[in-house]
Amino acid sequence: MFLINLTKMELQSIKNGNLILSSIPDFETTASKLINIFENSYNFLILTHSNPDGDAVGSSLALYHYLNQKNKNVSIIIQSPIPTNLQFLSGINKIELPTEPNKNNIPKDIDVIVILDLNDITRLKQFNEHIINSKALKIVIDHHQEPKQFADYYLVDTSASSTGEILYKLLSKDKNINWSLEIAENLYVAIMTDTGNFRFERTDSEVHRIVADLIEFGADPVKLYNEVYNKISFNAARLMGIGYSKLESFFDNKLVIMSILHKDFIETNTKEEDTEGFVESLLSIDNVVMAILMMEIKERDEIRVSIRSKGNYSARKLALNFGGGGHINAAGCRFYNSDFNQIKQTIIQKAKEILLVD
Ligand SMILES: [Mn+2]
Repeated sequence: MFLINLTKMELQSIKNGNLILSSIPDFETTASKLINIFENSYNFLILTHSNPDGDAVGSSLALYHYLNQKNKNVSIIIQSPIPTNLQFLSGINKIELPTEPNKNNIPKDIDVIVILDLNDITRLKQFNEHIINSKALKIVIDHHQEPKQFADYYLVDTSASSTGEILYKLLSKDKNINWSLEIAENLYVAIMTDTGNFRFERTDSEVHRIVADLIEFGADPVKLYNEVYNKISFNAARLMGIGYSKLESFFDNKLVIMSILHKDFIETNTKEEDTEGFVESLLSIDNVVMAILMMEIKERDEIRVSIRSKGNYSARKLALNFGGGGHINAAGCRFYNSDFNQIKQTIIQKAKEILLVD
C-alpha cells in the first residue's frame, strides 16, 4: 500500500525533489495525531467536492456523526445538490447546501477544516481563497492522485478504494469510538459506491474485511444496496428513456455518448441529480469501453460531462484535456457558455486518441 501522510513542510520538500522517505510519518503516527486534533478541538467544518458522490456524502456524514458523539460543533457545507439516491442517509439534513455559495456561508471561528474526497482546493471554487486564508487547521483525507499543497495534514492513500476506507482506518484508531449504526451505514455507502458495488479494481480482501466490520456494526447490505442502486423515480426512468433513445455510438461501439438537454429535464420534470447511475449503465452495452453522459445545465450555462471507462482506457486522461479530473475509470469535466454539439465533437476527437482507433 502506498501511503502519503505528510505535513505541509514535507510536501514542500517533495516538491523540491529532496524528500527523505524515512521522514514521512507512517499511517499510525498521522492517524493518532489526527485523532488527537479531533479530541482537542471544538468547532469543525467538513467540506467535500461539488457534485458529491456516495463517497463524498457518506464520508462527510460518518465523520459528522463521529465528531457529534464527542459533542463537537460540526458544520458540513456542500456546494451542489445531493443525488436523490443518497438522500436517505442518516444526518443528510445537517448538510448545508447554499444555492449561491460564497464565503459568507462559512461559519466564523472554525478550529479545524476537514476536506474529504478532494485534494485540489481550487475545486472548492467560491470558498477557495477563504479556506486558504483561514487560520483553521486544514486536514485532507483522500484517495485521489497528486494532492495539491494547501493543508496542514494529509492522510492520503492513492491505493485506497475510497475515502470511506481511509476514514474507517482512521476512526478505528480511536479506542473510544462507538461504532453507531449512523457511522457504519454512511461508511458502508461510501465504500460501496466508490467500488461500484464491490466490483471495481481496488476491491480487495481488505475492503471486504472493513465492510464485514461495518455489517457487524449494523449496516444492512440488502437495504443499502436497494436504497442506492435499486430505486429510480418514475420521472428519472422517463429521462433515462429519452437519453437511451438518442444514444450515439462511435468507433465500433467502443464509445457511446448519451446527451441530455435542458428540454429533456423540463419534459420529465427532473434535475441533474436524477441522472445518478445513467452513465454507469452504458458500460454494460456490447463492446463499449468508454461511456459519456453530456448534460446541458441551463441554470449555470454549463455542459456537465461524466465519463466512465473500462480497463486501461483512461476516463481521467480524457477529462484532463478539458480541465477536469477524476480516476482512471471515472472522471468528469465541465464547459461554460459553450455550444453543445461543438463540445461533443471536440470530446469525440480527444476520445479517439485514447481509444486508439483510426
Ligand atoms: Mn472517492
